[in-house]
Amino acid sequence: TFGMEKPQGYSVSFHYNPHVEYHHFGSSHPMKPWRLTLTKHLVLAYGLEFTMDLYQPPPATFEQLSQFHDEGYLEFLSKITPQNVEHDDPSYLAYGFGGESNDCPVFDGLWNYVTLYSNASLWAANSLTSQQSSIAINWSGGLHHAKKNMASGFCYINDIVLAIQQLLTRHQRVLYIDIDVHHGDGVEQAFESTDRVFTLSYHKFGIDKNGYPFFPGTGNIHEMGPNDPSSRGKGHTLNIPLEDGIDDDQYKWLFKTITGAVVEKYQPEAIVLQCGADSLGGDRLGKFNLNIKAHGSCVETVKSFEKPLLLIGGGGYTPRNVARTWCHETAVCVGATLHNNLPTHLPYIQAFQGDENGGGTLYPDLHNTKRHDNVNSAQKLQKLVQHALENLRYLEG
Ligand code: ZL4
Ligand code: CA
Ligand code: ZN
Repeated sequence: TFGMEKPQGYSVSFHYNPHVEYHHFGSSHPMKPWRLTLTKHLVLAYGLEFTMDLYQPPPATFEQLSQFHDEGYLEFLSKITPQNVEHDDPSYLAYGFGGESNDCPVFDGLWNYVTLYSNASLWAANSLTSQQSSIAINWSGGLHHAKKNMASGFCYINDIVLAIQQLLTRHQRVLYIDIDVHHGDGVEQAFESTDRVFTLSYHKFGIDKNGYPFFPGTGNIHEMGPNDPSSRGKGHTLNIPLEDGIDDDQYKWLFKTITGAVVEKYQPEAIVLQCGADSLGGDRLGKFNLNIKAHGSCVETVKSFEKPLLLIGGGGYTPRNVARTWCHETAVCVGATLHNNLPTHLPYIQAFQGDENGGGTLYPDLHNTKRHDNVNSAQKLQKLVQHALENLRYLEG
C-alpha cells in the first residue's frame, strides 16, 4: 500500500446534520441554531473539512433516547407541536414547558431538532468506542441541563448523558468537563451515584443585584455529589463557582491546575469536553471576559492528555463569536493554525462585523465588549483552587 491508511487512532471526526439549522426557538429567544450555520461556513471556508472524517447522522430513534429519558416524557416531546399544546395540561408544566419563563418553547420541528443533535453526539461517541477516531466533534450538542423527565434551560434531550453512556460500554472511567458559563447540572445529576463518571464544571455562580441566582442556581464548591457516604458517586463531582468578569490568564491558570489534578487522580479512560461559548467576553447571557484563544486553550489542555476525546458545543449567545470559537477549536483538534483575516469567500462574512473591534477577523479582542468588571480576586481564586484540591482527596477513598 502507499501509506493510504490513516495511522490508527489519530483522526478527527466531525458529526453534524445541517437540518438542525432550520429550527427556530422564536425570534427573541437567545438560543439561535443560526450559530451552527455560521460555524459550518467558517469551518468550510478555512478548508478544515479536508482534515477530518465527516458524518451526517440521521435523527436518533425513540428507543435510543430512552436509554436515559423516561418514555412518558419522550412520548410527550415527540407529539407536542405549537398547534396542539394545551397550556393548562399539568404534564406540560411538569415536563418543564411553559410557566412564566419561556426557556423551553414548543416550536415547529422540535422532535426533529432534538433527535438530530442527539444522534450526532451518539455517533461521535461511537466513533471513539469503535476507535475510528481519537477526537470526535459535535457542535450541535452539549445540552447539559435536560433531566430524564424534564426540559430545562433551552435543553430538551441530554445528548451528553446519552454519549457518556455509550462511552461507558468500552471505558471504565469517563471524565466530563464543562466550560459553559452555566453549571452542568443535568449531567452531574444523571451520574451522581456512580464512580465511573467524574463531572467537573466551571461556571458563574452567585446572586445578582435583584436577588436572582444565576441559572440554574446550583454548583457551589461544596456540592460534590451525594451526601450519603456509602454512595459510590461521593466525591466524583467537582464544581468551580466563579464571579463576573474572569479574565484569560485567571481562567487558563485555574483550568490547567484543577483539570490537571483531576486527570492525574481520577485517571479517566475517555474525556468529554462541553465547550459552551457563553463563557466568552461579550456574550448576551454570560458574564465572563474570555477571549477565543483562552477558551480554546482549554481544548489544547484536554487534547494534551491524549485520551479519546468527545468535544461538544453547548451555550453561546453571540452567534458570530460562537462560530469563531468553535472553528478555532476544530483547528486546535486537527493541529491547524488559522489566519486571522477571515477568508474573503466566506458566505455571510457581513455577520462577522460586530460591535467588537476586529470585524472581518477570526480573533477580535472580546475583553472590552460589554465588559463585566472582574470581581475574581487572586486571593479568592487561590482559595478556590485549594478547596478544589481538598475535595479531590475523597478520591483516595
Ligand atoms: C428567554 O427574550 O434564568 C426566553 C430566556 C425567551 C423570548 C421572549 C420571552 C420573554 C432570556 C432568557 C420572557 C423571558 C423570560 N425569550 C426569561 C429563571 C428565568 C425565567 C425565564 O447555555 N426568564 C430562568 C436559562 C435561564 C432563567 C439559561 C442556558 C443554557 C446553556 C446550555 C439556559 N433561565 C429567568 C429568565 C427571551 C429570553 C431572554 C434567559 N433564560 C436567560 N437566561 C435564562 O447552559 C445550552
Ligand atoms: Ca459549566
Ligand atoms: Zn450556558
